[in-house]
Formats: sequence, C-alpha cells, structure tokens
Amino acid sequence: MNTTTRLARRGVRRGLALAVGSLLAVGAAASSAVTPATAAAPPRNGIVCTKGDTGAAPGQPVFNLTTRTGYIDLPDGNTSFMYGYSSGFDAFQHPGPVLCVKENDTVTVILHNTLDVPASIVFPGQEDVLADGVPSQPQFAGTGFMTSLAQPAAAGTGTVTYTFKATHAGTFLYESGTDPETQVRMGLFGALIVRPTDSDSQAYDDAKTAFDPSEEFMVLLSEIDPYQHAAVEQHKAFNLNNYKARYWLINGRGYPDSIADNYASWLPSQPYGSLATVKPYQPDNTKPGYHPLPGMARYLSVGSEDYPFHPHGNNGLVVGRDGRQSTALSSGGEDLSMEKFAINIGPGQTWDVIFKWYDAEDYSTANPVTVTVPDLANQVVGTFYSGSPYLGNTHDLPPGIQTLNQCGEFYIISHNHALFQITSWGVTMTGPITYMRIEPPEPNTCP
Ligand SMILES: [Cu+2]
Repeated sequence: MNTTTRLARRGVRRGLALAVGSLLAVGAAASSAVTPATAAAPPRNGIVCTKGDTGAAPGQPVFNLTTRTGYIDLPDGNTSFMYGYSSGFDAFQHPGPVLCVKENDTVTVILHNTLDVPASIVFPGQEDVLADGVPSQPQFAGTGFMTSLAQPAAAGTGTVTYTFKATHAGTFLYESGTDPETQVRMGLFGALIVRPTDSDSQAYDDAKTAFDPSEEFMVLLSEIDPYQHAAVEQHKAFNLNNYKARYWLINGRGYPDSIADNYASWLPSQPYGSLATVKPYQPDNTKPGYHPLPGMARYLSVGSEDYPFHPHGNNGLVVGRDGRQSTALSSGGEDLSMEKFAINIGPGQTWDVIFKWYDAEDYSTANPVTVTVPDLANQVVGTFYSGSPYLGNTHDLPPGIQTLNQCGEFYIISHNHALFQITSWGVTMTGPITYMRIEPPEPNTCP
C-alpha cells in the first residue's frame, strides 16, 4: 500500500481524523486504550507531560510506573510484542510516560513490576539516586556476575522506590537497568524533562533558551528487531549476535502514524505523535502574525547506533546535550551553543534544539518568488501541496490529483537520514519520518 493510500485510509490528517477516527473507534472500543494522564484534554500535538500523583507535596513529585506487556502497531501492518512502563497502574503504553519535573525537585519514582522477569529503572544524568533508601548501584550474583545496573523489582509483584534530586534542567532518558540489551529494546524506556526553576518556557536557566510552550516537541528515537521481540514473547532464547533492527520509530510510532494526533484512537497503546506544528517566526510586532518565540525539540535516542536525524528547513540552535546546557551561564561562561543543520544523535544521548521557521524573503502573491514556477503539468504534486508556493494560499491542482492540504499550510519533512532505516521491514518511506507543519499567520482558515 502506498503512503498516499495509507494516509487517506488511516485518516492521519486532521480533517479526516474526525470522520475516519470515529469509524475506527468502533472497532477499538473494547480495547484498553491508554487514557491521557492529564486532567485537561491533552494537546493534539507536542509534548504530553505526566505530572505525577496528585496530592504530592510541592517540589516532591511522585510517579508510579507499572511494567506491562502489550503490542504496538507498525507501519507495514505488523504488530510487535513489547514491554512498557505505564503511568500509574494504567494499561500498557509505548513509550513510557513523559515525566515532567522542576529543577531541584525531589523526585520519587515507584516501580511496580508485573513482568515475569526482574526489572528496574536507571536515570542517566541524575546524581545520588537512591533505591529503597540506599544508593542505587550495580547488583552482582554471588559469582561476581553483574545482574542489574540498579536494584530491581522482583518478577511478578516486586516494587522498588527510586528517589533523586533533579539538580540539572534538561532532557533525560529513564530506562531499565536490568538486562538492558533486552529490556530497553523491548520498550522499557521513556523521557524525563527537568524544567528550570524560574521558567516553564525555557530549556535552561538562560533567556537564550526561551521557547513558545505551545511549540515544544519530543523526538524519541528507537528501533525494533522483530525476531528479538518474538523470542521474548515465546520465551525462547535470542542470540544478540544476530540482532538486526528492522523497524525504527519516533515516539513509538512509525510514519505515517508518527504524524497522527496524540492519543489517536487507532493507536490505543501508542499515545505520542511527533508532528511539529508551528507558526512562522515573526519578531516584528508591527507586522501581522507577530510570533517572537521559537519552538523547541527534545531529541532522545535509545537506538543501538547513531541516527543522523535531519530536520529540513532552517538550522536549529543546539542549546544543550545530555541535560547539560550549552549556552553561556549567567556568570559569564563560554557559550557553546551552535547552529546545526543535522542532529546526529548517538545511543543514549539527548539533544535540546531551539528551532524556528522563518519566512526570510516574505514571499507572497504580492512579492512573488524570483524563479519561474513550472506549469502544474510539469510538477510532481506532493500529498500535502496546496497548489500554491505561498503560505496561506491554495491553488488548483491537476485533474485527478488529490491533496491533504487544508488551508495553504506548509509541510517540511524531518527524518532519519540513514535512508536504509526509512523502512518498516522493507516497506520504504515509512518509519522514522515526521513533519513540521507551518500554519499560515492568523487569521487563517485552518481547522
Ligand atoms: Cu532529508
């Protein structure tokens, strides 16, 4: 099935999502879909924070995480057996909930293990983590063989309480420290976001890292070898020397599911989309569409090799990596932030990138582009093209050509540039692809 057909069938785009989604929801009604962990309706796209238990003392958030097994849908129609951390005692979800805390919070994470193997959580980048009140540290069998990177919760019903003070703002992973070659790849991972003390709209304690909170996005990259997952499901041995990823995912979804809304009804256990919907950057308050703040993308990877991620369009400003800021400290330290066109994210890394879509030449029908736009007969019309090269405009398309464009908005692809990974077990142009959607300045006709 080609991408266009699949998009139309799945109703990934907003306009179709309501109509098609409601049909699909009938079939999914009996399943135990993950429900939003926030009281208010979650944002359609962008980061969905799990705030933790209500009733926790200020500055002392508490998260219950329960290990579950479940299945995810993949773009080629396959499904994959997974492990996952679910929020509270909810049904299985993939990836784990996004834990959002404030710098200097004392964070408590209570792990409840329901798997038939011991499992744990490690918090890379956090210092002085305690497990049940003693230092979290590697565990060894009597023979000296390391069994876990942290105290695990016993199989079946075990519980461990981890605590730490989140002393650094930034983007972090949390993941299983027990048999990680298996358990992390099976899905025991998620994102931890530590916001600076003085602002929820900065990545770090530095005004240079300010962003529009409505334009904050997660790009959590992972991979799947379906033979490993089948072996775990069937309790068979798996030789890690034979490990070979066949699927690559963003936020636990492959394209085109990756650009569906958060909590799309037809992806009951994969709640997080990755469509980055932004407004054009416009710092001039005398012009229409005044929008002075950029967006923010938090990249994380639990993959087994570097992913050369490639957001098309404009450069991004790398303001932090691995939860350590690159911009100058207020004390006058050296500014190590950098403009970057490619985001080459290594296994276990996180990158914090400020980005904006800036209409530098201000092209419009009144200020036309200085090249001759080919006749429509000589164009290849993309799935999302409006028929016009100008933001907010639409134009006729050749007879028989259908578009998913809604209001003259632009779409710019963002993808893993290891092109052999832009597949789902061989189905090309699926997998680790997402889009930046640029909304025309208001007033516009976008739904
Ligand atoms: Cu590219």
